[in-house]
Amino acid sequence: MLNIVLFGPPGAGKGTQAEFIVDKYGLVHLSTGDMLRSEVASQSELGLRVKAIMDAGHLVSDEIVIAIISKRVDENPEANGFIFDGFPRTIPQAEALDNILSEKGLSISGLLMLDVEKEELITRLIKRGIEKGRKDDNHESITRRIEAYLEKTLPVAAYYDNQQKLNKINGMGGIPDIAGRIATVLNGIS
Ligand code: B4P
Repeated sequence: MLNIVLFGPPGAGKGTQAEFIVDKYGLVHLSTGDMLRSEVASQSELGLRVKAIMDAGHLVSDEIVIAIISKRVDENPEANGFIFDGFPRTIPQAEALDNILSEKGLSISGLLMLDVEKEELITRLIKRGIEKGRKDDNHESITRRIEAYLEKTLPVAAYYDNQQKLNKINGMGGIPDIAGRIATVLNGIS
């Protein structure tokens, strides 16, 4: 069973590349960003609580995202494997994920870290903000998201490196080229 963490700064291409991986390997795609955005869109109680946090570019609390992921893993007992996209983003989330999986006799197979230059991240996110109107794709929020990544999320890469599960991938260039690099790494893991 292949359980992958897709990792990288905002705009690194996690959501974009997850689509290719899901198609090719038949994994269940769990994106905390997508799940939180759908809560916001449905105006649920949770959505109303997290909207301002997300729009400003802050991380939603560990408690909330861990509960969401735990529920989704439970809902998919027949899965061939999972791709965790945008989760874990903090060390407590990484520890919680290890616990959630180990209770089911599962573990993370590998973390794929997309490496992209900061200027390119900003260019991609500003473009998406103009094209898709995502509220958090503006200069102020992007700056805060990159800061949150460097301060709280980057240590997660070291957490998996200690388990010999870190795979760095060049995330610069065309989308199909990056998908090819990811496939090469995944073929080595699976
Ligand atoms: P996410 O939805 O995870 O958003 P993201 O980091 O901006 O990445 P995303 O996957 O959407 O974009 P991608 O890089 O694919 O998180 C949003 C917010 O949710 C967070 O700020 C936080 O508030 C909250 N949240 C989510 N998970 C959380 C957690 N675990 N804990 C706490 N809070 C959490 O792509 C970006 C753009 O680049 C796209 O427009 C794409 O088309 C383009 N692109 C991709 N690859 C490209 C390439 N090679 N060349 C050119 N453009 C490319």
